[in-house]
Amino acid sequence: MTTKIITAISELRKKQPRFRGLESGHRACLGCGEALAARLVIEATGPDVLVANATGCLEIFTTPWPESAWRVPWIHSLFENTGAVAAGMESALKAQGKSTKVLAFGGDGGTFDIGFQALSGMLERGHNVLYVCFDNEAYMNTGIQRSSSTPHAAMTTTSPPGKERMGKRHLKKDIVSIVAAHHIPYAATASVSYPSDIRKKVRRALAIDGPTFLQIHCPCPLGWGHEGDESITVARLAVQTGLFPLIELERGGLASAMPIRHIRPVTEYLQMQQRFRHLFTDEARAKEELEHIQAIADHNIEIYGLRGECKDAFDSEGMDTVRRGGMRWA
Ligand SMILES: Cc1ncc(C[n+]2csc(CCOP(=O)(O)OP(=O)(O)O)c2C)c(N)n1
Ligand code: SF4
Repeated sequence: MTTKIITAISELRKKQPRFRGLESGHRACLGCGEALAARLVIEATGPDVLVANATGCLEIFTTPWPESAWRVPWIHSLFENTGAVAAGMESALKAQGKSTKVLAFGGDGGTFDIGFQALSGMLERGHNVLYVCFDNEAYMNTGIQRSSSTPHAAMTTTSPPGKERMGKRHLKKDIVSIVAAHHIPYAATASVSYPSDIRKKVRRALAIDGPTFLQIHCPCPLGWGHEGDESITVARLAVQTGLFPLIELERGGLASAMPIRHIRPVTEYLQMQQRFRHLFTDEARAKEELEHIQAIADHNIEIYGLRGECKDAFDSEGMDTVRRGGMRWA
């Protein structure tokens, strides 16, 4: 008589080797959106990649000399030249006949502002690189200075609210449209609060031969002024209010947008963050700024057609927001 051995599938799964491109034990703040986003990206790419990483929080907290949290070959580029460094790496690999994919990582300061020229050149010349911008909406590593990604009316150390203004005067730069205007095959936005959407977009980008771009919205508890355990809720509200639309653009044209099932008022998102606290006073100009921000969200909902839901549950309240076992995350 043979003995039937029944091994629980969960036990088998635990024994499977799992690729971790970014190890734990690095020095990011508790609840750092960049740390989580970088881990999700690198898990989706797998090990056959080279990374060029601009100066910024991600570079600093993962590589305090002589340690490194990276399990893939990784180069620290300057703040301003990540696109050029990645382009050089890709050209060298091509000359050697290798298919290893090159990734370029930068914060919003390094992407929207200081490294923009090198990024634009890399896109225009058609290098086979996936550029990922970890967008935490300010220069966090040097003490929360405003960048061209900082949203309108947000408080930073260089856009303080006062008599003359209510935080940042200018609008957040629409980087994904600017990038898409280079006629590249694929540009998309993602949020750290929708992990399977990130994985899907990374895999889609990697399957393309040519320059691709992903902008990931990453809460920074220190710079935005919320608790570390609220990062996912805050990031999700940015999507659910329409302030951070999740879209894909192919050759400059809109290819998809994640629908919002229940649209929330922008105040739900803003009031969780100290950087917008000056908007919650009795002042008339605070109310006016709240109306401006609501108008920005309404505009996004209109132009990208965000109102609705998705049959396969890939919408704002879909499968990414449900824990194993069926309960919804807060
Ligand atoms: C040319 C240059 N200017 C300024 C700096 C100083 N600096 C280092 S990190 C940083 C901020 C990085 O901001 P961002 O790219 O948004 O990344 P984050 O730290 O927010 O992740 C600055 C200004 C530098 N290293 N090089
Ligand atoms: S300052 Fe912000 S981006 Fe930098 S490590 Fe801390 S939470 Fe992350």
